[in-house]
Amino acid sequence: MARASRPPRSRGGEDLFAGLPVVARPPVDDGAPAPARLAVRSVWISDLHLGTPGCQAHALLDFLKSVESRHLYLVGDIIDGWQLRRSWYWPQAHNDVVQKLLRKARKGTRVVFVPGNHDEFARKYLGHNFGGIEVVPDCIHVTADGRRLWITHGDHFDGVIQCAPWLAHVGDAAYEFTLRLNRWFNSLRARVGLPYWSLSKYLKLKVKRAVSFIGDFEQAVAREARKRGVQGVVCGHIHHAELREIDGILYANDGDWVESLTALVEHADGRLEIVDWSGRASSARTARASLPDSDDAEAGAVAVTAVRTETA
Ligand SMILES: [Mn+2]
Repeated sequence: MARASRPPRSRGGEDLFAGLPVVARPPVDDGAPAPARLAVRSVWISDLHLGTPGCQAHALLDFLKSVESRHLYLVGDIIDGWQLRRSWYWPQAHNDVVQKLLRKARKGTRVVFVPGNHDEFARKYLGHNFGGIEVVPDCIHVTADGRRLWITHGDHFDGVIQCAPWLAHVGDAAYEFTLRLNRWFNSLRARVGLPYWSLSKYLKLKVKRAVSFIGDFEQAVAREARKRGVQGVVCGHIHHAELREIDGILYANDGDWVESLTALVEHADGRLEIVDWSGRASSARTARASLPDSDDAEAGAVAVTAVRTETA
């Protein structure tokens, strides 16, 4: 591509890497954007929903290849048993994700799997170890600065699942439909050169009841964390990344790999941050589509967009 030889554009003269924990900068001149290495102490990902067409496995693989950590927590809904039971869906990319996780465990990353409601089948194997991946119902993570964080998927604090489990399955089918609509919608957007934009996320935030559902969930999880005497909680389940304090408790939600493509990371000093990989995913897509205004060098550079960082 002719574009590859152009020098990287810098946004308003500021260093694109400022403040980003990039260990190796992507080379500028070899055409393809090399993955920026993100070296952190811990990574939390959840709601991958492997086994469903909604799972954005390629973006997830890209993230897993780019990140290195001592601890890796899989905070539930990793493999979607609910949907696999309805219809079998298991493409190569989903296999690659599992292989990548096992490989990380083999290479010395401590990988801990906290099952969620969609992979509740794994709750039968609590205390076991699969290829170096520990399966636990929940656990405590101590940050580099000494804070104790309770790690749980969070479905136990979802009013719908607790009070009307059948409704959760109906909701799941409706959600699946919205995601299908979202994929169709985004393939159209990609064709005309627009970046990825989550329709399902937009709809969810538009619906007032969904907003109060998120709020109730966050409050309930934070309340339970306080009861347990920890400083914070890391969960997933509601596909809504968040990092904030709720009544003195740090509430962290690592988001999902269906809509928002987010993860939670802990830096060497204990600082937590949400990384948003959706920018990277759409950059890669537009770079491939050879559309005007896309810049290969920049596609690599904007790999990590911190959406929220702790202030404390
Ligand atoms: Mn869940």
